[in-house]
Amino acid sequence: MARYDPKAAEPRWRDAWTAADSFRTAETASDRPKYYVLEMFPYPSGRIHMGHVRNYAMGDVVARYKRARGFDVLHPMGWDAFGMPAENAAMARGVHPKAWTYANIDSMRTQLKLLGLSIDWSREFATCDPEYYGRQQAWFAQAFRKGLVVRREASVNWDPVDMTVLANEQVIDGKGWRSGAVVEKKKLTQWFLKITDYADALIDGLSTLDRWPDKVRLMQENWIGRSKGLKMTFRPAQGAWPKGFPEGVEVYTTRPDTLFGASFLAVAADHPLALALAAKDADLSAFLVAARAGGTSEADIESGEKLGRDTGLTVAHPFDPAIRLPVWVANFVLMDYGTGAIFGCPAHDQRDLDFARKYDLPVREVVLPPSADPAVFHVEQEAYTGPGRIFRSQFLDGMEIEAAKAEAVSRIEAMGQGEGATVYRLRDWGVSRQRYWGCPIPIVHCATCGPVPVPDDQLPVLLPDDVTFDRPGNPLLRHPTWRHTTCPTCGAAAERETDTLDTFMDSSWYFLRFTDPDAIPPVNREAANRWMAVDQYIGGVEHAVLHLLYARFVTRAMHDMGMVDVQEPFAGLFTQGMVTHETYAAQERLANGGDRWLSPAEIEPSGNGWAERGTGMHVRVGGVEKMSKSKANVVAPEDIIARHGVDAARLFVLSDSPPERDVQWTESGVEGSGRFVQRVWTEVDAVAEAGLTGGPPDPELERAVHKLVKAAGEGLDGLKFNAVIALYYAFLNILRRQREDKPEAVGARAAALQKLIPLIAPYTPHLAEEAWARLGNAGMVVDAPWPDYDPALTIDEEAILPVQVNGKRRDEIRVAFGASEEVVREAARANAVVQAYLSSNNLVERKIIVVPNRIVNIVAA
Ligand code: ANZ
Ligand code: ZN
Repeated sequence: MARYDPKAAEPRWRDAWTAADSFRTAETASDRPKYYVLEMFPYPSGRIHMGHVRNYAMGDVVARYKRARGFDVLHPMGWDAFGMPAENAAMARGVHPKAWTYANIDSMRTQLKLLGLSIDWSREFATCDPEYYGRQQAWFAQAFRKGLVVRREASVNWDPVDMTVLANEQVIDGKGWRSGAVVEKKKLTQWFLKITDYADALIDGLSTLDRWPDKVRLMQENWIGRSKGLKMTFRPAQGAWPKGFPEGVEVYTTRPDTLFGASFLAVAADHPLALALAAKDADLSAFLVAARAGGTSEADIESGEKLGRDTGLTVAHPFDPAIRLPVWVANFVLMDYGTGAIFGCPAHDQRDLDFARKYDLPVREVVLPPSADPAVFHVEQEAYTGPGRIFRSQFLDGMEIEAAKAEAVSRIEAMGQGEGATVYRLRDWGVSRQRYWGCPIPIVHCATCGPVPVPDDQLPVLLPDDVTFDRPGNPLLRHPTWRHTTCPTCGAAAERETDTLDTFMDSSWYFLRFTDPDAIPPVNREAANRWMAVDQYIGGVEHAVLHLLYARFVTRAMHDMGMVDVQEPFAGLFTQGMVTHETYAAQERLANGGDRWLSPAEIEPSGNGWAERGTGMHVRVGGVEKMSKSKANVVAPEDIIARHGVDAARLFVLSDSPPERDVQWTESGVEGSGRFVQRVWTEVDAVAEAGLTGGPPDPELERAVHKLVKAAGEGLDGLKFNAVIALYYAFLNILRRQREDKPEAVGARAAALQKLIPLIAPYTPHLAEEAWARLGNAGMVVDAPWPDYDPALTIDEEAILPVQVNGKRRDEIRVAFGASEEVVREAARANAVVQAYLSSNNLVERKIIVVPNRIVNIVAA
């Protein structure tokens, strides 16, 4: 019997698909429903890795499945091609970012094509193509005209190594996400997109995304951080208040019910009051520098040491002017949240309590826990944040928290000292980057007209090619001529903006562009209407906040600018798990004491363990971790494909675990997938050799295949790739058994295989084509419809049998399909309706006749 040779067959079928242009998207809308499936497009680092293989295999299974199901499918691919690594390569190796990027794209395209993906390559683009980024400039200019883009001085996160501004999201534990350098605060004039205008819409829209993972929706909600509370003013009481604060200090609180528990006010180190005081107080000024030092993440503040400084000023309590509260500067108060000032209520807020204990400020309990005794309830080291009734609070006494909040807000409002307010954690999106390899911001600075957007007919603003990377900083800024231009409005000499856009801009609308990559307007509205929203978006959970939030925002902004009709870009989102591998460490360590990691290719079996290839030295097996260069635990997709074929690789990454979980790559695992491929071929080849027809029917096999068709479709609808593959394995066992038990039933097995092959085609498309041809089919399986099934043949778990007494139907019983006569008899006897009928008519059972799976008749007299 012939073995299947993936090396020969796979390239042949890829060529056949290309020759037939099998994956070109239908150009015009038809009466077929549409389906847009998209995997997050890759950064062209130069090589694809197993994570890509898994991500694209998933998308491809969905795309091929939907095509077979009769959808017009859009399944495009492109490149997220701007960004720092290209510049780093330029600095390290003197290669131009453009040359580096396009060379990487070429080699990755070649590698991706090896995977046999059903992609419409005619729509491919890279975000560094002028045809793409020029159209991005067009929409940016339009957003500028609509007031959605603003320029303001802002304190930014400055990465001193990459010499660029980072978004908050790109600062991880106080360090740059790419360089790892400790981030500094710096004031710069920056371009911002007003994403905060969309804070409510972006939260409210989440509730419509019912095909998104809950955890991603929650992460977005927390990121936007909508909080409802009160902004209120504490008026000055005593002390030398600097000029400019006649009203005192405005604070933001979510707990106005605890106002009588206030024991101090605290302002941020950057608060205008702190700055004004520090101008005349060297000590305070030194303190402010120290207070600004620590990290500003929520975790840093929670755990970090609370530092404060009494300003000597006091304010009056709004409800009881006799109460005076001291005003402090504190490092745990952030300037860019709320109003940059708080009232501290130590008994009911842990940070305030830590602070109060450290600086010996009063702790006044005002919320009494249910069933606590007011005479003895005391907060010591742990703030009480639970439910209860208000006490020691004059007119609020006895109220539940929510009622007390409402009462306090309405009194403050009536006094004209404040208003209910909603505040957000979300900040506007700083999009300026002082880098070369990005989309130039299409703005000209004119001394007379100010910043002027570049008119559409002068776009794209092209990146100059002749730039140098011999020192850090922005090459556009030091280019001799590029930035000198004339003002589009008045014609005077003017300067181009030299900042480029955050690359997250590039990825926040590419999915719209795929619907018509050549459109003159940034988005072809008609094409977008035909294809959007993306029905299934697939990518890593690391993009749960940034990319996915920006993409939602940009889509909404474009909607409001009248450019598109869609509001939410991704109707379905799936976040896939990673590909992991064991790690291997060499016997001897590196000079610095660290592990010297070995790749799976550098080791060989030795005894019951592993040895380093070449040296024979013992190898320590470490944990199972995400495949990464730093741990050397990577296998190269090309190697795997060369050894096992693409189909086995595709099958394996989807096999062993649910798609949202990590999958551990093992050699034995991919070998198992290779055996699956051979076993399918064995069955196909066997019926083909036997002539494909003739022999008796095989009802058992027929039922099994109909059940399989049903379950495979339902499984794929739920993206349960691994569960479906497990069904295929089980079905192969049935096939083999039937072949051995009923070798003459050739036609029945051929019919079963005619259904099986389209089912496996999304996973192992090359094998499926070869098998389809061997089964005598004329066209390609890629054009074959998804098989159908007869529901009657799938519900055999249970049989429903009418129960007759003397030939008249009295009731029915449910038994397992194929249940023995004995079982059916007992069930009929046990039936309550039958028993009641027999006894009330004084009848006694004489005989029970069972027609299996059909009917029972009790003969009684
Ligand atoms: C008084 C109070 C009493 C508070 C109490 C809490 C408990 P969320 O829910 O996250 O919005 N806060 C306000 N602005 C702040 C800033 N710029 N930096 C640090 N903390 C700030 O949190 C709102 C609460 O966080 C506010 O309510 C305020 O403390 C504090 F028993 O006011 B609260
Ligand atoms: Zn001008």
